[in-house]
Amino acid sequence: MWKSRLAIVLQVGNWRTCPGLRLAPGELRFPIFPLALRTVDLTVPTSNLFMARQNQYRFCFGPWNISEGADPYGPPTRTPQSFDWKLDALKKLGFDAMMFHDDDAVPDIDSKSHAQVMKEARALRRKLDDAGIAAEMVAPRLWFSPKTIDGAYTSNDKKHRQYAIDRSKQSIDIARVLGTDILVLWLAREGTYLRESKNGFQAIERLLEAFDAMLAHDKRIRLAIEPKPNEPMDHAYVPTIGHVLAVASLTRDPRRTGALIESAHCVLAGLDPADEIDFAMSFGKLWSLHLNDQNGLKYDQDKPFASANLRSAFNQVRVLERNGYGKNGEYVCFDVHPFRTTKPEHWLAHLDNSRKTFLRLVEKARSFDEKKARALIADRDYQALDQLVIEHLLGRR
Ligand code: GLO
Ligand code: MG
Repeated sequence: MWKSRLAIVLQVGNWRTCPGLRLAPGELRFPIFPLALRTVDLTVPTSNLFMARQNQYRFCFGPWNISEGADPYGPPTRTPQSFDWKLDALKKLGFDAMMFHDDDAVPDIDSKSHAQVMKEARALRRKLDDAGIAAEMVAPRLWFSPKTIDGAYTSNDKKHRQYAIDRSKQSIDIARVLGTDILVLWLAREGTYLRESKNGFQAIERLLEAFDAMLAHDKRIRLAIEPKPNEPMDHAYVPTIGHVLAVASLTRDPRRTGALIESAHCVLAGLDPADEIDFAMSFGKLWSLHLNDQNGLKYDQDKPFASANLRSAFNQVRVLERNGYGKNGEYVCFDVHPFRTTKPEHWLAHLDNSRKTFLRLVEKARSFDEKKARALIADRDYQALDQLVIEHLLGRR
């Protein structure tokens, strides 16, 4: 694999894409840097070089995104593949990093000693280094164990809450070995099936106790909390980005407590994913991202990015571009699943397609006629603005 340090390239194009040339908010309205010097980190596989010059995005997915097609009403439709097969597939697709649940990194984790877990984590690190693939994050999978049936950090059973905290600390140790400082917390079972079974005030105290224990365990770890309003729970305690940031502000280190946004989860909360991205980024708190799609208020669909709502996807990419997502090393991750109907020979298409669509939408965001849009906004002609967006997405000049 070819690697190199920094290179200087000339960039002709949109001033928004020039890192280091970020202007004051008022100045951002004028495209005064059509030609600019731009530094690009070329420490990427050769196959990605063109992409690295063209934009700064780096991509990842998790082993669970190559799933077998089971749903609550039917068994798998594809035979599981090994981890090595998945890592190889990720590499061949030209992705840069992999996301890990703790038990993706170390299978059967609960049956192993801490020393054994660390040993296997180190072996995984060597494997990733050999493949030239980074670990984007580690997430404790706290929703499979018999000890988390009634919740993890917010369980009514003290022993089970302790289990969740201990397992999370171990995930932090794994993250350190794998070379990432991001611990993702999807709070899958922190909520209720039955409102009267738990106390919402106490639940926040318990969440804070758990987050504080994690932040104290490792001074460098950052918690990226992934909100979702429902499924598997009826109601979750941390359903939106606003809730994440509110809880983050009460932790022992709010600077190390931030967010991961998933497009589908925003839709499930009845919110606009682009607005949620803007909101998190205006606090400097968007540390990871799960792009996918969701057709309305149904079961969690994890469709390929833009599959249900192309315009919403365009707006997500537009705000990521506008706010410089990726500038601080953040990855674009696709938390997408193949359709149940997908044949094994088409098994990776949802990942490849999501990235392709994302990159097409980056081009669309960069070539959108911002000047014209500003003029229409100034004239309050939103009907024409609407059509400008539609024509642009349809490819008309
Ligand atoms: C489910 C979540 C899930 C998490 C993943 C990382 O709805 O999106 O896929 O993102 O487990 O913790
Ligand atoms: Mg997700």
